[in-house]
Amino acid sequence: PRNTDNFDFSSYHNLSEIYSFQDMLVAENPNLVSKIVIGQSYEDRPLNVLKFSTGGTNRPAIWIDTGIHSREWVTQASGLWFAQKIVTDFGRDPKLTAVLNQMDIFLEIVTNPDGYAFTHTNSRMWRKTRKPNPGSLCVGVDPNRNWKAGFGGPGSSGNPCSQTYRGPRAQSESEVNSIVRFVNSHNIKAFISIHSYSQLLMFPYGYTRTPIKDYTELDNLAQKAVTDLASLYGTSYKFGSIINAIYQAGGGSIDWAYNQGIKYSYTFELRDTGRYGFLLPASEIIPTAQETWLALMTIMDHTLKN
Ligand code: ING
Ligand code: ZN
Repeated sequence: PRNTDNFDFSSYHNLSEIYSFQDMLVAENPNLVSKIVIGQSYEDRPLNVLKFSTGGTNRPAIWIDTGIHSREWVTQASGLWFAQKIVTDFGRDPKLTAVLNQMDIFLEIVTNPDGYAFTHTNSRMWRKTRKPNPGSLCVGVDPNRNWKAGFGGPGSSGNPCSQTYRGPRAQSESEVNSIVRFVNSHNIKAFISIHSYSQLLMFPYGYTRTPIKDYTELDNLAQKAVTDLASLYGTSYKFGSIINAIYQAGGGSIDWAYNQGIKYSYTFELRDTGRYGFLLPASEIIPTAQETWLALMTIMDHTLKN
């Protein structure tokens, strides 16, 4: 496609198609969208973040990432749909417009580009980064066990061949460290990391059973968000802390974000509950993105008002 109106959101796209979509969106909406390259991946691909902003300097902001695990294709596909949705709804949807009149939105659609390329060319079920591990034939680090929050603890592995290999040290992965640097130099009020699958909306912690101090507020907001999500197609989500809702996980991104003082730190597991799993049919991309958007709007609206 030569413009974003002709982009097919109902199919999965490779990395170069996604990169050109991002550039088209920026070119078509120069007053709202810009692209920030926050770093390079291990294999030297750009780590692109779309910035949606109506002005100001260092405004309070919402962070959203999709695709930190490369095989979770419905997340990158939903990220593309969210980007287009923001552009079409700004000035039309009062809630989104209110958010963008005071806050910026940062969206990293392909958070693990090397892994994503590899899922297209070699191995559809690749999850991790693509950095070699010295002394091992196994490649890659789990970029959601590589953050400095419960790093090295239970719910991660020290074995480079594991799908949850934490890496040699916290933030060893450029894909993670680039976000750490970016977030630490911006005014992020909500940090939302999107995975698939299991239909869950979760908040910290994953590394410890100790409840966060904002447990009640985040639990109530999660309940509201999943109710709004279900209002569209009846898709049922469970919610709760990571450790209660799914399993113990040390070194996850939203635990790090929360401990940095970003109160509204959430992680989604999108459709489905296992029938297709990571291989979600493309016909479910748009409905998944649409219903998820309702939950995102609920979280963004609450962040704006608090
Ligand atoms: N699930 C997440 C994982 O990294 C998760 C669950 C989210 C753990 C946030 C810790 C923090 O294991 C998938 N599907 O990757
Ligand atoms: Zn994941």
